[in-house]
Amino acid sequence: MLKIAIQKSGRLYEDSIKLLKECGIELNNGNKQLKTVAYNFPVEVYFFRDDDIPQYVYDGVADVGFVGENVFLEKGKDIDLVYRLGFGRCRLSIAVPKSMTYNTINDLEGLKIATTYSSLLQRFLTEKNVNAEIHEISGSVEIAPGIGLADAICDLVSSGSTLFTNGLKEVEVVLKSEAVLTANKNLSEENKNILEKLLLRINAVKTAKNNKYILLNVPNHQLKNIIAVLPGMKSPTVVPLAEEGWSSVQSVVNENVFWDVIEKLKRLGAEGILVVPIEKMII
Ligand code: PRT
Ligand code: ZN
Repeated sequence: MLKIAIQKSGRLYEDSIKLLKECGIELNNGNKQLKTVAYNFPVEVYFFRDDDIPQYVYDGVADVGFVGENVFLEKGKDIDLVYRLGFGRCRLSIAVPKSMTYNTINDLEGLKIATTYSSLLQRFLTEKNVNAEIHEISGSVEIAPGIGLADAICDLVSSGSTLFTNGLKEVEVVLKSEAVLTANKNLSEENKNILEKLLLRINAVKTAKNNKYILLNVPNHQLKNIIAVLPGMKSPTVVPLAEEGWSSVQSVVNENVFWDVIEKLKRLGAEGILVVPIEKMII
């Protein structure tokens, strides 16, 4: 039985539960309990505060944990980062009052910076050869300059609206972060196997999201050229249409090149292009 720790409530909760569900893991409705068990996959899910997850994974209370990379790195526990999950994206940034003149990082010299991420901030400042005073506080970091508690802050940012409404501007990015899957370094053979199966599923879900299935009608004289622009998994499927001189072509296209490929297909005379989401993709 693999014990998975996820955030009890907060920004990572929904996406963590959704990912498990997309992996076909059905949880007994254990909302707000300490833990719940899946009835169709050998995992138990524990709900913790995000800050506690690295410690619990290190101690073996949980075998693996879904947690923000920012928390994983700040805590500095000797656990493995196994997989980048792609949700909960944000950045840890330094911000100063809008009215302050800021040209280079040296403008932080001698300032008092409030943060809950003192170890990541310290590492960043040391790397940049800047001496600043770090003032560790536990919450509402963004109000610190306004109430005279600090000159600057270092906090998580996603849309930037919290900084904006508090009269602050982002001046340095300390870290770019997303949710990651972390694991204890001493998993049993049984749990390593379960984790491998879980990763296969997570990968299938993630790959599917980055790809689309497309179907199109193609005049036969352009088939060769059209096949050349379709990346596909191996090579596209080609089926003759009832109408003479036409074929139906089916393929998989990656999100990154999607519009580029569609434009080329249209230029080559493709018609009736259908785009279908893929649920899982195993390669
Ligand atoms: O109770 P618990 O300790 O578990 O929760 P928490 O309150 O400590 O964490 P939570 O739920 O706020 O965040 C969990 C994780 O989500 C973080 O560790 C990050 O990895 C990730 N994440 C992604 C964020 C944000 N985006 C984010 N915007 N965490 C926090 N914020 C906060 C930020 O601190 C600031 O107050 O949102 C505000 C800024 O947002 P914008 O959109 O105004 O820029
Ligand atoms: Zn927290």
